[in-house]
Parts: sequence; structure tokens; C-alpha cells
Amino acid sequence: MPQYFGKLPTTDQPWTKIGQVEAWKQYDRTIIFDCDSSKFSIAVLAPNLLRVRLAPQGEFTERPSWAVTRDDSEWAPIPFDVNDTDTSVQIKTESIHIYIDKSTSRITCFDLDGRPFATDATTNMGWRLGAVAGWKCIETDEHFYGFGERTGLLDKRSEVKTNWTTDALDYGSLTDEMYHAIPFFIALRPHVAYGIFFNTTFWSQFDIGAEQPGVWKMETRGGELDYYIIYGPKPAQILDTYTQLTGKMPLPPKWSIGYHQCRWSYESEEVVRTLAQEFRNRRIPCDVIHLDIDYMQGFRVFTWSPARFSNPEKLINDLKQNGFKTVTIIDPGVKYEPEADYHVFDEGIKNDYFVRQADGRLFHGYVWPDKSVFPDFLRADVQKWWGDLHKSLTDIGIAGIWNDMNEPAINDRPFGDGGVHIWFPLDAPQGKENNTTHAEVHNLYGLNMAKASAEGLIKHRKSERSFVLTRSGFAGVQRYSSVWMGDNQSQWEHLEMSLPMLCNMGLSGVAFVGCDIGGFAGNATAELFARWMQVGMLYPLMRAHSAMSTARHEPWVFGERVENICREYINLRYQLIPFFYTLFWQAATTGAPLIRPLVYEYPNDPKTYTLSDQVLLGSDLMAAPIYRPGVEHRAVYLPSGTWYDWWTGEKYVDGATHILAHAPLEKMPLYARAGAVIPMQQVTQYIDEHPLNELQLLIFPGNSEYTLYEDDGNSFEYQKDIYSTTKISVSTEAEQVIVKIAPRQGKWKPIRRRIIVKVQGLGEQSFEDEGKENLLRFTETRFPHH
Ligand code: MIG
Repeated sequence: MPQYFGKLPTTDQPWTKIGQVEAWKQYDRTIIFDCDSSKFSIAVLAPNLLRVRLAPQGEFTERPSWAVTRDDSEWAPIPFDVNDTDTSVQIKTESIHIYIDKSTSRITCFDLDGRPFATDATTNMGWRLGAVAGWKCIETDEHFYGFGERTGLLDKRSEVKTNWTTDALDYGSLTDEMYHAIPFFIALRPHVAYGIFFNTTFWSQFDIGAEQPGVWKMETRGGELDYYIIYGPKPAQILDTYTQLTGKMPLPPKWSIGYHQCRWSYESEEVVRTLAQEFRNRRIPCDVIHLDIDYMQGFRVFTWSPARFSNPEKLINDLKQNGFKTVTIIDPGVKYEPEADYHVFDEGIKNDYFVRQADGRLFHGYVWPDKSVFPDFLRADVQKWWGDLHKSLTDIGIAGIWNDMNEPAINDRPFGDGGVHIWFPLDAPQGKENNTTHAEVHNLYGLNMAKASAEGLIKHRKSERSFVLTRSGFAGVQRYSSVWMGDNQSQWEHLEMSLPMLCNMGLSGVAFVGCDIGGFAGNATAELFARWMQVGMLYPLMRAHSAMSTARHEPWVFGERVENICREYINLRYQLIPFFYTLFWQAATTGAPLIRPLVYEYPNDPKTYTLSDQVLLGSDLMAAPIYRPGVEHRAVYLPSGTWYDWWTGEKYVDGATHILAHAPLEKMPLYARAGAVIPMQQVTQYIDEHPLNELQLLIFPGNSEYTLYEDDGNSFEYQKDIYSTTKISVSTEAEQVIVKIAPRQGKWKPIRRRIIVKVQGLGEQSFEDEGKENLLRFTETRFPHH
């Protein structure tokens, strides 16, 4: 039976609804409302941030907010007013008003123009055995984004989204549970947008008007309703606040934003060496090679197959000399192997690091190493142990770790106890002194594994930044790791879906994301692969990968024409590294995604609300890729303003219109917004191949301000303020474009270099970069078209 039929509600019990407000009292920033036997509270944490909690039994319990990095008390106090009338309690901050109706306990928020948002529905808060829920109104023309990792297109209105980490292999557009669970979304309509972070790690679910049109619902199988309302009105403001709550990403090492090559598997030293040399011979840039599970001895984590990788240290070092970083996969399942001198199993048993069942027996499941046990990553001592195990890898030069199967997946084929499906027991005790159960922390398993990996790498690679990639995570995973969308397929539909999937991840606070270029399962055609490499150039994480027993998917296997296309788009990626790196800095400081749906930048333009097949990189570069076979033309929506064709320089004045783009296989339509400043560098075969003595600023006439961010790209010195920013302003009047480059700010200094400023259609000027102010004028007459 398809899973969506299995989910039809049949035996639901009724909800007990909250009663009227009988009394209320303010404690500092929190207002507590007494209703019959229950209580609810509203804490004002910032002018645009509220936390609402409901204790059905009238008792707020001490409960951990696993994903939240800031306690309520850690938010800077802000002024707000509380007024009491016969019928309501009203709270006013400098950005929003909150109205609590005493007879129903319904909460409504208003912006300063009186537009309602996050309005409680008639049934507003309720509970029944083992579950709590909240209901709010969907406004006309409201659309819903985020929800973490989701298949399908951009807007999730009318859908049901469950938050429960799962190995979602063979996923398609109807799949609900995915590898990541991020109970956060953004609701948006013209002039109003707000975010909801549902603060629960238990199983939870959003129903966006499927059960009751006009009402969205959140439900969790935990004891307390606890959620944050984050007012915008711009998506960028919501994400900034949301990532203050769940954490910002650190800056990645610059090499990790180059091209990554992966396959299940490059199964021996010889295969890996040939692969690496192929990239260099063919002059296709590549920075990272991933080793999938076959590098291990019998899938035992933290071992190497002596037969296939006899001298990993030498291999990794030789790769390093040739400009490659090596990333190894690590799964959570530890082979159950008593008395075999397998140190990981032995140490884990000795210290009791593995999850036990409620009856105290060791829990085991079947994964790649066959019978396996699972570290309890919730425990700090287990995290530390696991992190330290990575020393054996970092000591021989491993620069990054790829975490797979950490949902945790245990019912994967081709294993199983005679085909019997094994579940991870929800009542298995977890945590220090067994203070909780798997039911509460299942969703955190991948996040905490990634955390252990990230912290182990920081500790053992000392002064160098590392790369972590995880298949599973929860809200806040951005603090530790990059993320990929698991096992996609070599299908046009999956190529198309990759853009809205990554956009919704970005709208859920996770900026460093990618999909397997070319598709994981199945065989790509030459045409699909070429189109996918073009789209992959836009992914914050640009990694190609393919599954065991599929045809090879390296950039050169589809013949010369496709190889040239791959080279051209990978080259473009490398030219755009300063642009991407600055976007990562924006993500790290403001929570802004790199890859953005148009609605992010144009939230008042309803034409963008369901637009899933065009994306922005940052705010100024827009791609309208092709994701259908045989298609060489497509409609492109240009939002309001002036746009330029990236390839031809053609200018489109006054947007909010559609154009027809011509896109032969060699071309992915790309556009730059008027005023765009795109920092670019020379193509190298890998990051830091040699010092770069040129920085190009490609500018499109218009009016704007841009800040370029730079640092050494590899160390943690930026955390000690060793970085620099340069403000570039562009103004255009009549026939003249004026580019003003402000003095470089900050402590980082580039090597001797020239800055080449190229204004689209008006030629270029260059100067020696001394970090000083520079004013350049470009006019039609001085620089005629060429
Ligand atoms: O059971 O390690 O999503 O990227 O190549 C499959 C083998 C396990 C699933 C991952 C995929 C990886 C594969 N893994």
C-alpha cells in the first residue's frame, strides 16, 4: 500500500480544547495565563520574536530545547507594553501587537499597519493522550515555505509535512518524511511574512490546510506545545532571527566550495589515482574526492581495507600534492564483533557507549557491517570519544567527513534478520543517566553525529577548517555540517525538483546544501548530465555522485561535447569563488541562504510565490535552467527592475515581465540585476593552486552597494577578526557609471594584485590594489561598445 494511503486518519480521538483566560500575570518578559486546569505563556524575546508555550496539565516542566542555542533569558531585554481590558490582554513591541482574547485564549498578532498574522483558529490549542496541537488561520493568498528537506515544488500549502528523520531512499514528489527534520516554516503574503519554529524533537507534523482548508495545524507527540513566532516582514529578517535561535553556520574552508567528485565507490587506490589524474589531464577543476564505504575493511568504521587501500597515508598525501582533499564516509553503525580486536566496538562496549533497549540489552540492527550497534550520540562523552576516533583519519591527511545512514537507518536492504523489519526501539533509553528515550531524540541522531564529527575535526586538524557533510539532521544542523539531499535519481524530474528542494533548505536556515549532480540512482543521459552540471554550478555544495552498479558519471564519460560543457560550467564556478565565498559570509553572519527562490527577494510580488524553476544566487544573479529533454527555449520571469543577459549583455528594461530565452545545450540562461557587482577570479584547477594576482569586479550598470568579504579561506583566524571587507558602490546617471571602491576595512591583506573593474558594455579599468579608496568613471564615449 502506498504510504500516503496508510496515513488516512481513521481512529483519531477528539482534542481537549483550552478554556478561557481566568487570570494572568507578568513575570519579567513572560506573561503566564491561567485557564482552568491548563496554563499558557507568551515570552517576548525580541521585538519580532515571541515564544508561546502550553502546559495542558497546568505545570510547565523543565524540558530541554535541544535545537535552541539561546535560553529565553539570554535575549537582550526589550521594552514592551502590556494592557488589560475586560475582554483581552494586549502586548505591544516596537514591531508587532499581540492580542489575546480572554474568552477563548486565542492569540492574534498584528503588524504596525494592523494586518493580522499567526492568528489562532477557532480551535486554537488542544491536547489528547500523548499529543498536543495548535491551529492557526491561513490568510488569503498566503504561501508556505521552508519545512526543511522536502521534495516537490516550492510552496507547501495544502500539504502535510511530518518531521521524523528517515532513510527516504527512492523518494519522489509525494514522499513525506525525509532524512532531515526541521520543524520550521515561513508563511508569506504581500507585505506580511512570519516564521514558526515548532520547538519539539518528538515526532511532529504540520498540516497546511489539508485537513481543514483555511487552517494550518501543528501537532507533536510530546507533552507540551512550544513554538516561536518570528515576524519579518521580509524573509531575510525571519531567517536572521531564526538563525539567532538555532545558530549560524561557520565559514567553510574555501576548497569545499570547489567541485567535489564522488561515486559509490572509487573502490581502490588505483581507481582513485587514475580518477584524480584524469581531472588534471583534462583540465577540469576539482578540489575534493570522496571515498564511499568500500575503502573500509568490511565496512568497519575507522578502518581501511588493506587489500584495496594498502597505504592510505601515501595516497592521501599524493592526492594532496596534486591539489586534492580527501573526504571519507563514516556511518554510525559499528560492527558487532566481540573478541575480534576491533577497537571501535571494544571501546564502545567497555565504556557502555552504545544504545541499549529498555530491558537493558544492547540494541542491534543490520546495516553495512551486518550486525551493528549504535553509539548514543546524545551523550557528551560519546560525542567526544567519536570525535577523537577521527584522529586516525586526520593524522593521515583526511580533510573532511561524510556522515551517512544517520537517521539512523537500520532497515536498509539488503540486510535484515531473515527479512524481518527492525525498528529502532522508541523506548530505548538515551542520554546521560538515561534521562530520555529514543522517541524524544530520534530526530537528533544525525545532528549529534555531525556535531561529534565537526568537533573531532576541529580538535584534530587544529588550525585548519574542515568539511562535514551529513545526510540527516535537525534544526540547527547548519552549525556543524553541510547537507545533501540523499538518494535522488537520474531523472529530469529530480533535476527540476533539486532547485525548490535546496531553496526550501535555505529557507530553513541551512545554506550549505547540494544534490547529487547527475542523480544518484539510475543512469543519466548525456543531455541530462550536461544540464545537471549547469544547475550544479549553482548549488552551494557542488558534488557529483552516483550509486553502485550505475554507469559511470564523471564529467568526461559522455563524450567531448558534454565534457566541454562540464568544463565550462566548473570553470565558471571557480571564477565565481569570491562571489560564492562572500555569500557564505552572508550566510554565516545573517543566516541568508545562498540559493534563493525569487520570493525571498521579491516577497510582495505574487508572481514569485510558486515560481520553482528559477533561482537567485544571492540577490543579483538569476538562473533559469533547462530541466526537460529536447528543450532549447523557455519562458523566464524577470522581476521588476532592469536585468542583463549574463552571456550577451543584452539589457531588459523594467522587468516584471516574461521573456523567451534561447538555451541550446551549451547554455544555461543566466541574468544579472542592474547594479550587480560580481567578484570573480582566474580559473584554477583547484583552490589555492597558486596565488592570484588579479581580482575582477564585473559590474552591471545600475545603483547599488555591495560588500566583498575576504580572508585566508582556510584557518580560524577570521574568528579573531583577521578578515577584510570592501564596500563597492555603483551609481548610474545618464550615460555615466561611477564605481566607488571604499578603503578596505579590517586586518586581512591580499597579496599584491590588480583589481580589474569591468562594467558591462562600457569596458574595463584596472589599478594596483592598495586597499585605498578608488573612484572610477565609465562613460559611453571613453569606452565604446566592443
Ligand atoms: O545503503 O554508502 O545516500 O550517498 O553512496 C546505501 C553508500 C548507503 C546511501 C547514501 C549514498 C551512499 C550509499 N549510502
